[in-house]
Amino acid sequence: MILQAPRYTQQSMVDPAGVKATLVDHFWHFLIITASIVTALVFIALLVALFKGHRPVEPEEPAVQRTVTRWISASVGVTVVILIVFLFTDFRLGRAISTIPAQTPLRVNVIGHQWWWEFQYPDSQPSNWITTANELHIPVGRPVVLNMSSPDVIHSFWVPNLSGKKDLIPGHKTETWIEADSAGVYRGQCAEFCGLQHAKMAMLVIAEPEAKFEQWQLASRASAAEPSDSTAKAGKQVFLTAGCAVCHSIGGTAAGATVGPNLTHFGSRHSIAAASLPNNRGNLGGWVLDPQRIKPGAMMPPNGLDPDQLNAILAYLEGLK
Ligand code: HEC
Ligand SMILES: [Cu+2]
Repeated sequence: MILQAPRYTQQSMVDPAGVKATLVDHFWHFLIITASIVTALVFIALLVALFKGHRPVEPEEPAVQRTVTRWISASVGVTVVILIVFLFTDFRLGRAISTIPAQTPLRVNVIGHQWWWEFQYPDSQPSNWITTANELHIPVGRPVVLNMSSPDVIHSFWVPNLSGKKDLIPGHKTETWIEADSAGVYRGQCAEFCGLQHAKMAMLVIAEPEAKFEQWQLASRASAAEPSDSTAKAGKQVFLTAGCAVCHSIGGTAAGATVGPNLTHFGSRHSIAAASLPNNRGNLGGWVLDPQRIKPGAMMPPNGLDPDQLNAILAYLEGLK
């Protein structure tokens, strides 16, 4: 099960799965190892001073003075050199991770909403344009340029196994890139406090081999699956008449609103409500009846569906593969 994959539950900066995260991880190790050695030396010097300090010495003695001065100057010199090396390594890292590799990148628009992520895959042909939510599909081994924006408040895109943070700022476009070295599911998290449900504004990055990614792309361009059985058919009617279509889009139906996540292929998502819960019937039923129980303050209101209507809507949503 995808949601049990270790990197889904434990996002980690020191378990890199992409070019950028690997560079940052190497730099981090370099800093921590150097700092540990310096700390160890300082403690050794302290112990030596404590044990030798019993001997009464004359501080004014010129020989003692000279030794002390020499030690202090050497330590200051070494510290300055280490800091300069840190500074230049940091500059080099900054350049390396901001330079997009020469390969033709995939371009994705990332839009941060309170409190979910919208992903758009633009295409010169409007019918090929894909809009999805909370699960970002990318091909392995190819850079992906993310054009980021926000219609409400500042959010921050952060997938620790793949890349550092980049803010999404209202009224100001920002850009970053990611690349995954190995197939997998990587958890990401909004990293800029954006209101009540900031903590439940997560996402999954699903990195797949190019062929599988292309399959996903083709499937995602299609209109929504028509419901096959009578329950799901009834569910479609409930969806279109119970107010859901005021906020949601389902490709190929009359629902075309953009307030909430696009649900055209909702049935193939692994999680719901910005990777807060696995996508199964129990969680989905709870969410549709009363999102406020799961994410208090979420921009989706509770609703008074009766059990038959709820069952029908769930059957319809699950069928949107
Ligand atoms: C006022 C606007 C609004 C209405 C009405 C509304 N929703 Fe939503 N819906 C949202 C928003 C906003 C979210 C994202 C909430 C979040 O994750 O914080 C959402 C999330 C969802 C999700 C989870 C999507 C995902 O990929 O995580 C489902 C499923 C859903 N809504 C179904 C429905 C159904 C079914 C109805 C009608 C009974 C409905 N919604 C009515 C705004 C709305
Ligand atoms: Cu946030």
